Amino acid sequence: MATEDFEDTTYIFTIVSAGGWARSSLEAHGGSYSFRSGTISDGQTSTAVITVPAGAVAVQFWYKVSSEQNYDFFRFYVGAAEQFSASGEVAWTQSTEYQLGGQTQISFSYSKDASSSSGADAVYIDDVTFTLPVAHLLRPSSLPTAVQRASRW
Ligand SMILES: [Ca+2]
Ligand SMILES: [Ca+2]
Repeated sequence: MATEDFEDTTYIFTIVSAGGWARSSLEAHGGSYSFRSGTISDGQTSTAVITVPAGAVAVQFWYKVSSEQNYDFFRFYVGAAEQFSASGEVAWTQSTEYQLGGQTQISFSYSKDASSSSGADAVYIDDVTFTLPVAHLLRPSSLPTAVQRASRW
């Protein structure tokens, strides 16, 4: 497992396209920072495209939504496939665990319809946890050491 908590500016994944999303201290599930959708106008979409850590097989995250219910939506994608959407006032909620199925990119998106805004007019993401096979958690240098020890026995 590897978790990004947004508490510093070094992330465990690569942001391919931030689309206005940025680290923010306005809300947090844990610590003092989260990842917030961009400030957009009616009819616009703010999408962050993220390349997941190498070898990650699943992802789970916390999200908070404050938007115009049924009109301005948070959407989550694995690859190009939408996994779920939410709107209105949603307090910090943990997503289900999504299998990546070989996809290397995920996207967080906030889209506004043609008119009106409610609440903070934003989506917040925090504590993004990736499930990694054990082999990917080992430091490359730790394997030769273990092999070396085994050969002495
Ligand atoms: Ca945080
Ligand atoms: Ca709207």
